[in-house]
Amino acid sequence: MKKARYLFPSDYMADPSANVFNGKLYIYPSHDWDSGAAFDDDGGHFEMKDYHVLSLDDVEDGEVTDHGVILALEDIPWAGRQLWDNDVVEKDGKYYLIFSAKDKNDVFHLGVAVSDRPEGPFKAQPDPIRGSYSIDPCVFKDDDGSVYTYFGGLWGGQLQRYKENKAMGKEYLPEGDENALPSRVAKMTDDMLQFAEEPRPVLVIDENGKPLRADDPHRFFEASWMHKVNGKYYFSYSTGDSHLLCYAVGDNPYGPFTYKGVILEPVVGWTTHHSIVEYKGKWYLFHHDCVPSNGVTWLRSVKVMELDMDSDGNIKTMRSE
Ligand code: FUB
Repeated sequence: MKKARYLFPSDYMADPSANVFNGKLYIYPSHDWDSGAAFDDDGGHFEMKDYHVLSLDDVEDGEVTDHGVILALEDIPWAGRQLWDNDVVEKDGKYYLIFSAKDKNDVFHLGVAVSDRPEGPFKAQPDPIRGSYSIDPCVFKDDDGSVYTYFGGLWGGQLQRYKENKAMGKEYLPEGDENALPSRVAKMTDDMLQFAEEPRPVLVIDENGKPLRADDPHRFFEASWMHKVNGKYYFSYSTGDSHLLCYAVGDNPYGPFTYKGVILEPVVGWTTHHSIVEYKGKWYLFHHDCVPSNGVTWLRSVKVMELDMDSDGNIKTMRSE
């Protein structure tokens, strides 16, 4: 697969979380639309109000099915607005959709919705996950069955409002040679409805063991993703205002993760966001860009291309063409 493929040209979708369930590929995206909200640095223009799921059997040219609305804002008792990125995991035959939304006070939290089938519909829990904050959950099931949720996002994602998992009542964004603000990870309870532990920082370190600095264009911003290759844990993320997708590798789900390189050069549009999954023996990078909307940042389209990875597991920098 040489060129990237737009997966669903008839609607705008973004932040694709790809998962394989029962031999089929399911993509859980954010559902973009033109709400009329003005562009701002806090993402006020991303006013999404429902989630769909897409499925396909063949990445290269198979038909893509849109299963319609699987969860809507009005069916989430605690949510006020802005259904941002989500991800789904299967545990003991049930499917758990973990999503980010603002509550009625405009504070982001993570919620859980449950279904018996990967294509939904999903039923939301009455309250957000206790102790959850910020955005962009990635739910990763390890080989021993333990499930971890990675999350966090700067600026409009509100991560800079929290220190040691407590709201500070103000914002603090590290600058210059201070350590960059890390993503967070927490193991989930067996019933998948709560964090089983206090979230921990996901440290990305350089080859000398030092955390990446706040002014490093490769530091974490949002869009956490976790995948595993040959026993190694690959933490990948977006760098936000430097518009890259980067990755770092560790020996366990908590890290630290040693920075390795850039996966994807900037795409058309402000945000870049992805997932990485193995399907039928090949690794794929699901991502989005704003080419079909002629660069409108809040109208994004889901794409896929084969991941360029060598036999030692090093990912080469790609362009989405
Ligand atoms: O889709 C809304 C937000 O844009 C996501 O949560 C971020 O990762 C960025 O893609």
